Order: sequence, then C-alpha cells, then structure tokens
Amino acid sequence: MKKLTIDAEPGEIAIDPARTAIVMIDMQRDFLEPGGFGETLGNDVSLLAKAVGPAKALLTWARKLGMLIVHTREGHRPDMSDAPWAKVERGAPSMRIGDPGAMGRILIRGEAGHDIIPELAPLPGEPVVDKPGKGAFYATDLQTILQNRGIQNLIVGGVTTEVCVHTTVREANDRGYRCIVAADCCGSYFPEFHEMGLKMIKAQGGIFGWVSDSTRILAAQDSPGGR
Ligand code: C5J
Repeated sequence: MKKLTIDAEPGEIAIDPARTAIVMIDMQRDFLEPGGFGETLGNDVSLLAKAVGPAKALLTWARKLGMLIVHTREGHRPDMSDAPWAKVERGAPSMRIGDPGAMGRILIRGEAGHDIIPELAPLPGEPVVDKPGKGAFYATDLQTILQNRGIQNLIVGGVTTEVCVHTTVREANDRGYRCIVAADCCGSYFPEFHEMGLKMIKAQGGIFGWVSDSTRILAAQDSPGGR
C-alpha cells in the first residue's frame, strides 16, 4: 500500500495506511439528536451536525484505502452495573442515565439512542467498541484490536472534541500511537472548547498529536516514507 503525507499542524506527518486506523468516537443518536443524553444536559445538539458530512467523507476515503475503521459508542449495561454512581448523579440534567427518554433509556446499550447515527453507520466487519467511560481505551478491547492489526497511527473524529475525543487521544498518545485529529470531523456543544481542545493537542510541538481536517487528509500525497 502507498504511504501518504498529510498536511497537519504542528507539521506534516507521513503514514502507512495499512498501519493507520480511523477511530470514530461516539457518533450516536444520544449525542447528535434531540431527546438524547446531550440534550438532557441542556446542550444544543444541532451544533454537532456540521461534523457529520466531513466524517462521512473521511470514512468513505478510508474504506477505499482498505484502512481499519473502528467506531465507538459510550453507554452502559441495561442493569447499569458498569455506570459509576458518581457519573449518574452528576449535574442537574432533565433526565439521568438510564431514565426512559424519547429514544429509549438514556445512554443504555441496545436502546435506539445508543445507536450510531444512520449517516455514519458502521459497515459489516468494522469493529464497534462499547465504552463505559469517556476514553475509548478504558475498560474496552480497543488496544487489542489495534495491536492485532499492527496499527501505529490513529485518525480520530467524533464527538465531543473536548470530552471523549480528547480523552481518547490522550490515552492513545500515552500508549504510543501517533494521533491525527480531523478537526472538521469533530464537534462540541461549546465551539470555544472545540477550538481550545484542538489547540491543546497540537501545541508544544504536538504534545498529544497532530491536527488536520478532512480536506487535507483526503488530499494526502503519496510519500516515499511513512509508518
Ligand atoms: C460526553 C462524549 N460529552 N462522547 N461524551 O459526555 O464526548
């Protein structure tokens, strides 16, 4: 497979697509659609919609290149035995995790709201990682999935930028993965957190990783090197 150089900050990065996975974080109805977890917290979920088109383009590009695509979903067992009370009781939401909402029980596996939105639905063969926490490595088999495919680089999109995307990138960085965050494939209920979250990743020479966007990733050039 050809190696690719992606324009990014703090500098370009050369990757081998065979050693690169897309990790699409929590593009679930519970975060992106009215009546789900995001809205119960008082957020305007329409702010996340602009990430869907770029994320779809990124997935289409990666599928053509035969790259590994991993989708994650945040949520809990129906008996909520994996939901820390400290998480469930937090804040003053209109409904709590596990309560019956417009798309079934809030943030519970198997409910309609827990599903990935239809536009970004996983294709057969693409692993879906169910995670109880904000980071995709915590209490999941994500690391095993990546190791078994020899993955060294992650291209990360999803919601929300400063919460589950950021936590996952930090976890991945500490595990030795080179992370490229696709800025326009991510979204936040707080535009200023989105911007600052991206700045934090690429600051200090890329303290957590690289930041690029779908346009630059799809325009990646053939490269003589890359890993
Ligand atoms: C949040 C997430 N924001 N997927 N979860 O609670 O970012």
